[in-house]
Amino acid sequence: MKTLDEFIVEKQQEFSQATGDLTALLSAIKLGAKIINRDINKAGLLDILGETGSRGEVQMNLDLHANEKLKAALKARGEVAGIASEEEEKIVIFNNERSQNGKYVILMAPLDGAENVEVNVTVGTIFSIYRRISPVGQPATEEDFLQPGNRQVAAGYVVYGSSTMLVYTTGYGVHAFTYDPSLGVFCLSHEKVRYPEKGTMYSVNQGNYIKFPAGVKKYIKYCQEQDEATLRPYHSRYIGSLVADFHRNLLKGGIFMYPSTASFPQGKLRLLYECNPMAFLSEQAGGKGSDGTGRILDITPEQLHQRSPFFVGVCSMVDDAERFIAQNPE
Ligand code: P6P
Repeated sequence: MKTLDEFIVEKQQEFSQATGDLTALLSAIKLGAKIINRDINKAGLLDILGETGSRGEVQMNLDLHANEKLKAALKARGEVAGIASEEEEKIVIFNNERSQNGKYVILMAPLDGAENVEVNVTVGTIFSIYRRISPVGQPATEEDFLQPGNRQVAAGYVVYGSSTMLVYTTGYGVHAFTYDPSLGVFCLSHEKVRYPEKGTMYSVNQGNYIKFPAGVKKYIKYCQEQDEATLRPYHSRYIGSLVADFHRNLLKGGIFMYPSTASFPQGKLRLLYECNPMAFLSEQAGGKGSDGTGRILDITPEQLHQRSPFFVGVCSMVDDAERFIAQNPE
C-alpha cells in the first residue's frame, strides 16, 4: 500500500517546482476532500442541503459548504496566492504575507453536481492549478487565472462515489488514489491510468437532442447504429455528474459530451474549472478534450466563468464527433 503523500514525494521531481509545493497543494486539497466526504455522507442529517438563490444557477448549501472548507484549507497554505471558484463571483486573493509569496493559483468546482447529493448520486470536486504570472510578493491578479488550459501545472478531481477517489495529473500521467476512511489516507489504486484503446460508451443528456447542432445529432445517431466492426451501438450512460461520467469513461472507454443547447448556447460547463482540468487529465490518459472544433486547452479565456461546449474522452470517439460537426456546419 502506497499513500498519496508517499507517492508524491517519490514523484516530486516531476512537478514543476521540486520544492515540496505539490505535496503542500495536494495536501490542502486532500484535507478539503476528507471534510467534504464526511459531510456529504451525512448531508441528509445536517442542515446543509436546500437551495439558495445565486447567479444563474441554483446553489446548494452543500456547494457553499464545500467551497468554504476548500477555501480555508488552501488559504492555510502559503503556496496558494488565491483561488477562483464556481461558487465565487470574483477571484479570491489571499492577502496575508505568506500567500502573497505563493507561486500558485487554484481554480475549482468545489462540489460539481451538488444537486445529486439529495438523491444519493455520485458528485465530485474538480481542481486546476497554475503557476501565477503576476510577480510573487504582490497580490494575485485576474490574469493569473485567465491562462489557457495548456499552462496548467496540475489538475484533478475527487469523486465521491461507492468509494471516494482522488485522481490527479502533473503532466506525467494520471494517478488514482482510493480513500480508506479507517486510516484517513488516500492509497494508490491505479497508477498511470490510460483510456482503453477503443470506447463503447457515450454520455450525453439526450433530453436536449432536438436542440443540439446538426453534427452532434448525426454523431449520436452514429453511436446508436449497428456495426460490430466498430463495436456499435455504443452503450448510453449518463449520470448527470461530470466527474462521475468522466471517471467511468476513463476506466471503461467512452466519450462525454455537453454540446451547446437552447438553454446553454455556449455549452453549460465552465471552461476554467471544469473543461480545462478534465481535458488535461484526458490528454494525460491518452484521450482528447475538445470544444467540438478544436483543443480545449488552447482556448485563451476571457472571463472567469465562461462556458464552453465540451467533448472529452477516447481519442477516436472525440475525433468522430469533431468530424460529424465539421461535416455539418450550422
Ligand atoms: P444536465 C452538474 O450540474 C453539471 O454541472 C455537471 O456535473 C453535469 O455533467 C451537468 O451539469 C449535467 O447537466 O443539463 O444534463 O442536467
